Amino acid sequence: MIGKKVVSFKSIDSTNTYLKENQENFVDGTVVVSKIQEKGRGRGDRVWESTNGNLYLSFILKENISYGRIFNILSRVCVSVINLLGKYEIEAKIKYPNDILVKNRKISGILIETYGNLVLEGIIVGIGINVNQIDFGTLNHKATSINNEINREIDVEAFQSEFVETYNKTLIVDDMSIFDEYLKHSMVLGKGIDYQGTNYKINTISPSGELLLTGEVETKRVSLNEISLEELYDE
Ligand code: BT5
Repeated sequence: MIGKKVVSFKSIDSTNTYLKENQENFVDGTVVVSKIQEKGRGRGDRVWESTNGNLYLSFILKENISYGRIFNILSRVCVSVINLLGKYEIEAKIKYPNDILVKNRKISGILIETYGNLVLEGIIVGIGINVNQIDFGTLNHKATSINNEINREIDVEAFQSEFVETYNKTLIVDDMSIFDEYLKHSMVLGKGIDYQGTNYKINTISPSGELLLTGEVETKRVSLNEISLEELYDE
């Protein structure tokens, strides 16, 4: 369960960075939120634009964790975001592995990071959901928010609680059902991809998060870490 302890900031560099740097002070399931992030991060060295009015939330997992469970945790978060948006009558899709899109515009992104030297000690899960932002500047063509979709301002604090509640509800659902939900809402199946210079079709995603690719001469299994997503999608 997450959110028994919640730490809230008005402003911080990044809720993920904060949890990572202070992990020893926080128990399993602690949630950190901030109204804005000065250095919101995406994957790699990408930036997550983090102005006031949206949800920036991270939580830490320290118990019952393993590298093998990361895709399942990611799936639970994606399914939670999809279900929560559904409550606002927004139909969203999952763009493998971690983007939530509405009509091809990104409404939410998820960043999972791990720490530990020889063994995995903890997992930090960061979620950004665009709630009230109307103007995304240079990202206007590829970003959207709840407010943009339904023309209504949302109380971010109430939305934050709804997210935590929705995520906690997924914890009583078994892994396979979560995975089925992830696949059901996934938008990449059947899409073409250029992997290491060869064209493949994305056949399916395995329960551990690998892509199963079918080419003209061979099939391939590619793990989350092996594939450059730039190869997959043009950004
Ligand atoms: C992600 O990265 O989508 C993960 C975003 C995770 C953000 C959360 S907020 C709480 C926690 N604290 C953090 O510092 N991070 C996490 P990626 O797949 O690499 O996508 C990044 C790309 O999305 C950028 O290069 C932009 O193209 C686009 N982008 C940036 N800000 C956006 C926004 N607010 N809405 C939609 N798209 C955005």
